[in-house]
Amino acid sequence: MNEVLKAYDLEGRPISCTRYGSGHINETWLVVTSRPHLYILQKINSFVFPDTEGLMQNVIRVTRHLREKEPDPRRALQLVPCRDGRLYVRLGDETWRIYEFITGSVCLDQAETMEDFRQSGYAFGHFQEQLADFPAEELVEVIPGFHDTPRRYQALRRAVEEDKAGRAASCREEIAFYLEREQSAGVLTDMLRKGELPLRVTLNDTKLNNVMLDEETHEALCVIDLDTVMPGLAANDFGDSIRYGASTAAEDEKDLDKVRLSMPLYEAFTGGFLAACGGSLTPRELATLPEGARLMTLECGARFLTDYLQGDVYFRVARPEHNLDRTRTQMKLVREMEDHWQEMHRIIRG
Ligand code: ADP
Ligand code: GN1
Ligand code: MG
Repeated sequence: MNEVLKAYDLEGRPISCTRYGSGHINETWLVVTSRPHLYILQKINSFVFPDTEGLMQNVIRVTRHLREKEPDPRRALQLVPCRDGRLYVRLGDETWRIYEFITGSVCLDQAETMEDFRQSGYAFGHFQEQLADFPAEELVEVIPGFHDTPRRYQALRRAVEEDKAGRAASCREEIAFYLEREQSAGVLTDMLRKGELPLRVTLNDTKLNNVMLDEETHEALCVIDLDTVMPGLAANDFGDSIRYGASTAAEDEKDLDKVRLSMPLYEAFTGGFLAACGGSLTPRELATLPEGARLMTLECGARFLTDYLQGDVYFRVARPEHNLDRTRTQMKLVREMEDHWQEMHRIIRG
């Protein structure tokens, strides 16, 4: 760690460096200096992101673009340059970087109020709007095919055929649920291919805990965690927020009666998102937002089921049926969306 800090000319002398935050991917540290000045130091998880070089190029380009539009230091992430001018440090096979700490902010794992969720919608919408003039196709696809739903379906079919963990016979109903909906898996990717939807800069991890809020007012300040920034569809970023944040229960809830799509939460998020970016999305994109929510939920459930069939090799599990429980909550949410389809569209139309 000292060796990393030595590469930087920080404001003041570092006096402490402690583990920070509740992120699951990177190692995050808070550095306090004698000035005093606060920094966020991170070691990038090179197992999840083998192409750290490509990842950092994306982060550098996107933060630069956002910073040019946003003079307020609390409203855009800022990488701190090393003594040699580079924006990250390589130490053997490790990659480290430092961000300016966003002062007077909080980061929530769960929304405390409906308004917190609306604010996260605002932050992700603002991110979309500010990057509407960025050449998305120039970004590196750090996880290739991440939201290529038909490709995720191919992986599910392969997992069923191989049945590596000998579990396929016990989840016929779940497999049937997904296969019944396979025809719709390519709706958005087909529209993209035909040029009916624009390629956008997407975050691909639009959870509440990737937004910093003002600690007093809980007003959205900025989006963080840009590691999964890639070219993608606006509907997918919208959709993944709804999948995760508009559910009335946890992603791994066993009691499916508790799992509902909360229409008030859906409406709150949509209100924030559209207030921030509605004007920069095309009418076709706006109309595909509910499909983004349905497809992200379908895709995520298919990924959980694939992992269950393969013997839990990707998602961290705490119990043998964990991935199957997650699959089932996603199925319930898809059904809920199908049942509320017209209302989901009506809320988008305003
Ligand atoms: P992970 O990929 O592990 O989720 P994040 O980049 O989201 O990593 O960072 C983890 C946590 O560190 C965040 O949830 C937030 O609490 C804190 N954090 C990250 N960047 C900043 C920043 N620039 N200012 C203040 N806190 C930050
Ligand atoms: C993973 O790391 P986390 O929990 O933010 C996954 C997402 C899934 C999510 C489901 C890189 O995200 O795609 O939607 O789990 N991230 C990756 O909980 O695969
Ligand atoms: Mg995070």
